[in-house]
Amino acid sequence: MDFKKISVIGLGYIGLPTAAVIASRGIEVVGVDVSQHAVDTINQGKIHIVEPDLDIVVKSVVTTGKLRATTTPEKADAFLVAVPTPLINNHQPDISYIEAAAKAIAPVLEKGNLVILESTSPVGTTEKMAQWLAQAREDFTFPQQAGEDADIRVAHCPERVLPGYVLQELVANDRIIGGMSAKCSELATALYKTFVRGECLITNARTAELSKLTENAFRDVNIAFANELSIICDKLKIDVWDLIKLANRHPRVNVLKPGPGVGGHCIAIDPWFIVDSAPDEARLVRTAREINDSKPKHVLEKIRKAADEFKRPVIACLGLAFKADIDDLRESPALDITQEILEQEIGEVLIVEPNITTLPKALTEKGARLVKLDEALEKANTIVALVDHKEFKKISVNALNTKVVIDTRGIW
Ligand code: SAJ
Repeated sequence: MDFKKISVIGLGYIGLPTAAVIASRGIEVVGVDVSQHAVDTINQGKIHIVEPDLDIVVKSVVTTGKLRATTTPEKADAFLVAVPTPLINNHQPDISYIEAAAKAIAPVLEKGNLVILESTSPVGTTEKMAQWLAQAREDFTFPQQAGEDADIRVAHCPERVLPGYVLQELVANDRIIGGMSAKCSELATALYKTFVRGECLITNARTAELSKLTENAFRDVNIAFANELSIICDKLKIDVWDLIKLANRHPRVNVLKPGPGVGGHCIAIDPWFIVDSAPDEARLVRTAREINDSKPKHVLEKIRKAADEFKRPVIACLGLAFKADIDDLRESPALDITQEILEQEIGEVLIVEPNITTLPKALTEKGARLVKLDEALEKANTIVALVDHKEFKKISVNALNTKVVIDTRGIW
């Protein structure tokens, strides 16, 4: 099948780069988003999110007319749904954005269309999306009713790109193609082949859904193991970084890195989708989440103890982002810890975050200051490394000799 026009629903961290990459292959792409601000920004050839080099690609495809954004869905050969699936009410997945997207595209569907769900979703969501579409379009048949002969094809092809490397990984990574029928998978594969260099691996929609959740839960469980080790090591007065280095010399051992907690919008969220679907069975997955979620509290306790040594504690918090060398502060354990230090008035707080120019208001209101690294190293008596940004790796150990150092990332 020749895709002449593709519509991407949801122009966020996944939808926008995907839309831009497809457009860069010469295919007409219409991006749809409920945010007028996002739509206006994109139509000016600019971006409303942060991702290396995305601005260049978007500018180029908007200028050539291959990418255009709108708030109202229009006809297309294929629809790619990339909307958020957050957690609500005590760790339950909220798939209402998918329902809203299905209802928005239903009126413009045409026979032969392909609808792909890319959003990370609990098992069974692709089938639900197909049902919402079928309820809105009784004039068409869908795979759950007509199998291979359906008028509309539906598949789940989860995104799996790493923030910071999205443009490379969109093209290079293998894709899981979970069609609701063989024909759905075949058509979805044809679409991804237009821009993916990796392999397209075909399965069914439910396996594709759980596969995506498995990838992030696997990482969460492994980080939880490292975080638990770091807490054990604190108790036993052993350097966790030395320990991991030694254990990792075993040919079949690869312990991940402990840290101040797990942040971001995926790894700290997706495992809950598994727990929600199989609460009695997903014991390890749940415990891993709890361990990672409790790590900021453990770090905070260490900071409090360190600060108690000083009459006037001046604490330098190095890093606010959720991981190294990005500016994304959302769901960041570093941000939570810094906020708590301020909230509990543990000491004066100097923040070094080389990737931002202004601090969130919640921090400045409590008296925190964003300072240069040199000033923080000169004035603080307690140094807390919360993110392993490249700038912090260059700090000479001599500069830290006279300080109390809490290095949650094993930088020095
Ligand atoms: N972290 C550690 N120790 C480690 C590795 C990571 O504490 O050894 C922490 C990071 O500091 C960060 C959090 O985990 O706070 C998550 O960072 P990450 O780099 O592991 O992953 P994300 O959330 O940026 O992206 C993940 C990726 N999933 C996997 O690697 C299995 C990405 O491929 C997914 O596409 C993305 O989630 C997503 O959108 O689901």
